[in-house]
Parts: sequence; structure tokens; C-alpha cells
Amino acid sequence: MSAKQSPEELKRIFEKYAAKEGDPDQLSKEELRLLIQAEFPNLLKGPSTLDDLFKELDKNGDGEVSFEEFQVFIKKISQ
Ligand SMILES: [Ca+2]
Ligand SMILES: [Ca+2]
Repeated sequence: MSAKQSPEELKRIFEKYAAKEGDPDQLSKEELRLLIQAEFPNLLKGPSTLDDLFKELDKNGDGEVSFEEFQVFIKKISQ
């Protein structure tokens, strides 16, 4: 796990992947998968799966992760 990304870079990464399909301000599960595979490939080598992570991040349960919800992910990778 790496914490070398600055907040600006993390926002840029979020925006890059969120814009791939559907709402450009929201990450779908597929977009989250692409983001993690490309940028944080070590993150899913532990016991937690993409489904678990997505559920954890999607606090309001609308099936998409907003940048606000993404803050939880940023905290996770900064630990
Ligand atoms: Ca999207
Ligand atoms: Ca959500």
C-alpha cells in the first residue's frame, strides 16, 4: 500500500475513473475496480474483496461512490 499520492492526485485519479461511464462525478463498482487495479493493485490482495470495499465506501447505498464517500478510501490507503 502506498500513501505517496497527494490529495490533488487522488482527486485527479477519482475524476479520471469516475468519468468513464454513467455519472462523471460518481464511481460505479466497475469504475472502482478499474481504479484499484490500475492505481492500487496491492489493495485487493488481502482478505477484503471489491464487493466488501464497495459496500464500505457506498455509505448511502445508491450503488455509486461519490468523491465525499471516496474520502473513506483515501483514509484507508493513507494508513
Ligand atoms: Ca461514473
Ligand atoms: Ca453512494
